[in-house]
Amino acid sequence: MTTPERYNARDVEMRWQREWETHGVFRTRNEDPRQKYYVLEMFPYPSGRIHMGHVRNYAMGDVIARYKRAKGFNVLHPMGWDAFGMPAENAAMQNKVHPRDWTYSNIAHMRGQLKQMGLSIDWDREIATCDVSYYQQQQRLFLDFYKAGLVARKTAKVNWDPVDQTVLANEQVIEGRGWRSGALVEQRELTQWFFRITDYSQELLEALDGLERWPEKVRLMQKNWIGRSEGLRVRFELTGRGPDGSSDLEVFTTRPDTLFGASFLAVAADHPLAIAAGERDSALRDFQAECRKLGTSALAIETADKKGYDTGLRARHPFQPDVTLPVFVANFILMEYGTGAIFGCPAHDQRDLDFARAYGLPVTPVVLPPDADPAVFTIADEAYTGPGTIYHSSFLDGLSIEDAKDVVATRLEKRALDGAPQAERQVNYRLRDWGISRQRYWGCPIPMVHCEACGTVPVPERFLPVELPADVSFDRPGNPLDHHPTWSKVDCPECGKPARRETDTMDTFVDSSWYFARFTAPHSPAPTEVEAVDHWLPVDQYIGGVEHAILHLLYSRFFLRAMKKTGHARLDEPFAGLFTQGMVTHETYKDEAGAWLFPEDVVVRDGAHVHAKTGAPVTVGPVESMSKSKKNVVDPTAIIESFGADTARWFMLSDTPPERDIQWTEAGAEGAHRFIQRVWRMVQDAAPALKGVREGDGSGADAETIRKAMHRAAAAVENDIESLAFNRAVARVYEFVNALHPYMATGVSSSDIAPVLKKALRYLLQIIGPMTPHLAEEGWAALGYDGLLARAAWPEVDRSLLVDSTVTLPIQINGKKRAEIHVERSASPQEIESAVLEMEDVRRHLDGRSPKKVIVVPQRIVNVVV
Ligand code: ANZ
Ligand code: ZN
Repeated sequence: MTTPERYNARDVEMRWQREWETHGVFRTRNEDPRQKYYVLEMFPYPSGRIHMGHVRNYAMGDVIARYKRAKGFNVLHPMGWDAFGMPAENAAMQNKVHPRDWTYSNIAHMRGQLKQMGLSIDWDREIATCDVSYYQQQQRLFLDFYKAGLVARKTAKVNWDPVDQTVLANEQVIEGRGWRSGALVEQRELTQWFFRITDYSQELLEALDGLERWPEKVRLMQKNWIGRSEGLRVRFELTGRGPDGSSDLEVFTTRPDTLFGASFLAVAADHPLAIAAGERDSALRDFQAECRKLGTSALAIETADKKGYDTGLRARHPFQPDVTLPVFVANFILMEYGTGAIFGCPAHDQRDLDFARAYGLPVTPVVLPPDADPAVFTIADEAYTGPGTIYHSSFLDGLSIEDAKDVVATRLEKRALDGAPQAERQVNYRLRDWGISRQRYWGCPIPMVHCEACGTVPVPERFLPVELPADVSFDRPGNPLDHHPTWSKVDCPECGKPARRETDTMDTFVDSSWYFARFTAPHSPAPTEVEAVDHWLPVDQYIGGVEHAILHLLYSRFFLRAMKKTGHARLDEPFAGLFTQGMVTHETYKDEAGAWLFPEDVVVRDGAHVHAKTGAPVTVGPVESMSKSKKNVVDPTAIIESFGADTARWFMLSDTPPERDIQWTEAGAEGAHRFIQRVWRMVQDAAPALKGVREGDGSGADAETIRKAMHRAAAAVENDIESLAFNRAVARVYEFVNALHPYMATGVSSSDIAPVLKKALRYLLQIIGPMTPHLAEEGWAALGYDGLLARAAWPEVDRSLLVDSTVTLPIQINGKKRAEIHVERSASPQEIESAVLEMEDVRRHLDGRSPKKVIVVPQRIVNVVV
């Protein structure tokens, strides 16, 4: 008998969500004695609505959380909001809504959406980084870091957007213009607050090796970002005095082996030598101004034409006293790196080559590629940066690159120039200190005061929090905190005289650098409780987008070290396991006028895509990451409302390996939904008959087949979830359901099969529990099991049922395969020998002869020699 009605996912899901909430199933206690497991997904920005990327991310994390709970762990699975940042201020400017109201109402809406997904989250630990209770603790951390010497106030060149009146990160400068305002970005010297992340450059680099459960590509990206290079600082003697009175120019190089290929020196526009020279030369000053406009981003420098200005100065080659090299000011040299000066070797560096071609400088190759002929090898318009042997280089000829580097360093270290060594070895890092000052309102105020008499004075802890004022206006550009009539006016905490509050707020990356630690004791009156941090960290499994592979993860790694130094933690690394999931993609659609269309406005009629309302033809474009700009987005709420959360979760976990991009299709969603319906029907149809049956092993061959299928499915899904291969786990469940299907109709009323069928259905519900928790809970209740499935243990796996119990051995007679035998895996060689000799096929070949020898290689082969 089949059940006529369909599974009403919405009703069922809401019912179980309420049930979980009433029973506090996902509340986690720090004191719980079971082994801990901390699973965390990167917390969302409260933009207003969740998107499919969130659904995928949180579905994966939830599978792990529910699975680990079933495996007996005390699981921490919290959620929060990365709630400060520009979009709230933009909304304030555009819609006249207060950033706080905008943010909290978005949070309320999105919290509801996440709850609809049925995530097993401990909502009691929820935090938003814009909560005063959170950012005041961040201010305490800042003050402790300050005391520990981890905070610096420095002037630095920044990208300044003159329209938005704010500092922009390099990534926010696009072709020299502000990403939002489109204004030409200026370079400004600003005094800013920095975290001294560079104190940890070497440590952050070395510790990457220990992060074994991180993707190799992320470790590599971090390594490149830190950018350690071993180089040499070399002083070149000037032939005359420099305009600043200097007699030499110090460059930084990582390729001293190419010294004999040098054809010029170059300094940054802001190098002291360039500035001094510019004071007497207005054309040079114009050139310097042009350089400053270019900005300091790697991309801008890489793509700009290489330009220079000859200062007229000349420097002597250290090993060729007769050779002098011109000294340029050049636009591709950064003042912030090395010494702000280089020697250029055009043959082996592309930028130097482009420069040399533009200014007619010599190009002398000094590294010969492995198989090249020195008589014909030349450099055209591509520099050679590969391996090889040094030539055209006097005493270095014939050496490897590495040996030549060492010889040059050793010689110049020993040689004196003006009483000091001419060269010094130096390790250099690309990593810069972390500038955290932002001239914005919606961020964590930096708890500092500027006093004319005392300088910069930290706000004493008893005055915390430094709270954001509520009454701000966004009617003009710039930092609303600066425009506030009274907020910045305070008495100096040291001398009591009128002083000015710091109006910069912290980069939002600060907020996300320690939230994972705060979750361990979210209501603590201190930033952390060290015992709790100690207990829960490191996060066992962190899951998020690869776009955070560098900054967020590196800052968090630094932050925990800084927290350790200041007594707020005792460990260094926040995330033991990291997983970066792929994007969610969808086809793109355009109408006849070339305007983007939402998927919901497109239907397929008679095999053609047309507009749902007008019926006009629609062009189907490539499959791309879902993005609002291309409208190829599907709203999770719409899916959940029509199909239920379990369908959305199941689809997100199916088919595609989690690290790859997954394409959302209507057909795929419907397929997932059909599967949910199928499992439900299977359980509902069987429930009346099975409810009163006692679980057991059953008897007979069919019972055996069912038993094997269920143990294998449980073992495989367990294994797949442990290795985050969710798509394989899904495939296993399909297989298992197909294997059970033939027995369902009659098996429920067979005394041989019903006991094992009931048990198999229980296994099925338990293994889909982490993935489709509502469906599983509904089935659990229907079959009459006590309590909540969300609290039930993972099913026991009988390992002996996992392997086939028989093996097939080939039988060779005098080296030729003549037959096969099926035997129990546990059979002894003697048993196998006598069985073989009794076989009809074997007897025929022996033809009455008695074998000289029978060799049984267990589990492999039987050799009979006659
Ligand atoms: C001579 C040379 C010859 C170089 C050659 C490279 C290739 P990494 O390895 O990334 O650390 N450099 C040094 N300071 C610079 C600055 N302030 N702005 C721009 N470029 C600078 O890069 C080090 C190399 O980048 C250095 O080695 C220097 O050029 C250049 F065949 O010295 B090299
Ligand atoms: Zn003072």
